[in-house]
Amino acid sequence: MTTSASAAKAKPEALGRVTFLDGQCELPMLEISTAWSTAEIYLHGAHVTQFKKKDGTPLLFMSQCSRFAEGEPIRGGIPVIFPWFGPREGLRQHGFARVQTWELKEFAPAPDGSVSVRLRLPDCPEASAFPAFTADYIVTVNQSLTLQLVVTNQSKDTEFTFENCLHSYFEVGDVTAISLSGLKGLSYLDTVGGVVEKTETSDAVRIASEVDRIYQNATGTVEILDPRLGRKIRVEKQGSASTVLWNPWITKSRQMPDFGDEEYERMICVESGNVGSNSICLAPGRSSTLTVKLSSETLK
Ligand code: TA6
Repeated sequence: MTTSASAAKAKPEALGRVTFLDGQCELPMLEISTAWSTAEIYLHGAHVTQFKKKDGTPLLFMSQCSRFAEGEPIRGGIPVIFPWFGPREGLRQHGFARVQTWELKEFAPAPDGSVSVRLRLPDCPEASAFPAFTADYIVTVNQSLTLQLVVTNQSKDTEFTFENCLHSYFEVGDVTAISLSGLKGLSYLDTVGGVVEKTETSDAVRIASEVDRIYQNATGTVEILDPRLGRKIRVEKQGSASTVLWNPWITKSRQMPDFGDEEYERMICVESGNVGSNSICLAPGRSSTLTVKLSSETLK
C-alpha cells in the first residue's frame, strides 16, 4: 500500500491528503481529506473519531464529555474492541486495543482519490497472555468509510481464540425516531438487567428504552433510517457474525462520567464483530479479516 507511480501521476486535486496533527489533549491524530469526505483517526486506540461527507452531517457520534488521555478509551467514534468483548475478570472491559497507541505503518493516497491508512497494534504486556499475534487496522476513506481489522496468529503451534468488535457510534437526530432494518429473524442476547435469549420479530426495530443486545449469527447489512436528519446509514460487513445494538438511555447515561446526561438521544451503536459464541479461533499461521463499510445517503 505504498504510494504508487500511477498515484503520483494523478491530478493533485484528485488525490486525497493525510495531515499529521496534535488532536485533543495533544494526542497524535491523522486528518484525512478526500474530494468527497474528511475523517479523523487517533493513534490512541486506532480510533476513528469522525467521518464526514463534504456536504453532510457527521456520520459518527462523539461525546462532548469524552476523555482523550493515555489509558482511557475515547467515547464515541469507532472504538476497536479486541481481543475480548465486554467484561473479563480482573481485566479492563472490552480488551486493551482501544487504549494502546497504534503504530502508523503506511498511508497511501490512491489514484482513484481514496486514502488508506494502515495501523498496527504494538507489543504490550497484556498481549503476552495470548499466543503471538499481529493485529493490523486498515482505514479507507472515500465516499464511504471502510474499516478492516486483520488478525494473524503468528504462533507455530497454538490456537488463538479472541473476540473483536468495531463499536461504531452513529449520530442520529432523535434516537426515538429512528428504525433499524436487517435484524428480523435473528436470535439475540438481551443483556439489559440479566441475559435472556430472544428472537427479533421486527423488520423496523425502534428504540424507546435502554438497549443492549448481541445478535448472533448476524452476517447481514443493517440500515438505520433517520427521518430527523433525513438520511439512511448503511452498515455492511464481512467476516462478522455478531451485531451489537446499544443505547444506554437515561439512567446509564447519568452513570457514565465520560458521557453527557442527554447524549443518548443523539446516538445509536450498531457494532460489527465476532463475540461470545461467535468468537474466532485461529489455527497457527492463519489470519482473519473483519471488514465494515459505513455509508450514508440522503432520504428523498
Ligand atoms: O457494546 C455494548 C457495550 O458492551 C455495553 O454493554 C456498554 O456498556 C458499552 O458497550 C460501552 O462500554 P464501555 O466500556 O465503552 O463503557
